[in-house]
Amino acid sequence: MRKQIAAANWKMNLTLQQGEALLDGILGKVSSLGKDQQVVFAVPFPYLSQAQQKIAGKEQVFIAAQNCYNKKSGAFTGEVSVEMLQSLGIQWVVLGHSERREYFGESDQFLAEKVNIVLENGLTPLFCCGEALQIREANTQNEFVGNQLKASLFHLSAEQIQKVVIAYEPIWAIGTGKTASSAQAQEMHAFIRAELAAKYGAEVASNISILYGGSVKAANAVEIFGQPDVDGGLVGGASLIADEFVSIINGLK
Ligand code: G2H
Repeated sequence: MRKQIAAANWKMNLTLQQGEALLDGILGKVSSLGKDQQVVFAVPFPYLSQAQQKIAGKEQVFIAAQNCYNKKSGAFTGEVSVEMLQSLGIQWVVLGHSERREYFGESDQFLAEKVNIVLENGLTPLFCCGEALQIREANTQNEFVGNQLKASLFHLSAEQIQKVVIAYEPIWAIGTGKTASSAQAQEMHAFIRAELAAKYGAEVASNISILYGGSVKAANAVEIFGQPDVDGGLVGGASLIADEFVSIINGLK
């Protein structure tokens, strides 16, 4: 059974004290997760260690970095390696968020290298894909997202790809308040799963969690997560409000 996942992406928000209070507020209210449910908090680099300590002993709850570099170590001032994350006990890394692709010029090839180094070190990559508005308007979103997957993930073996979690985040729905309809989300998720099945077979494809991201909130989570190929969400703005994110977690299948 693939996992149903509520992943918070704090992006570049909150002070350490605000972040700790938010984590306390959420963790105090999340009672018991189902055996196939997981909760992930992607927090800014400086808070990883404190966040990791807060979730100690909590099963099925993980802390993620929001990024990492594609090299093992060396003279790369300002960058963070997977080994550094691992040394803090971090088990997940968000890769290829559209904000990284757009503002920091991260290419499909660069992301393929990051996926490799994250998997080599035994961490889980939460790989983001998704199209911009003009691509959706031209109705070429399937080709675009399919190419993102092929370029950054499809060199992986069947064993490796099952360790990747994919997040589909249409750029036109990120932080805009516009959400893809549940039908639009399902359509793209089914397409992604079909692409995975064509490359790796239906069984492998059925084991891979595909999250939806883009203005997910408590009010729309249940409907979106209820779609057959949607396995939870990657949540930005609404993950910064404890009650909202707790409701989103409670909306997981
Ligand atoms: C998409 C999402 C989280 P938001 O970026 O990754 O953010 O929920 O604010 O649209």
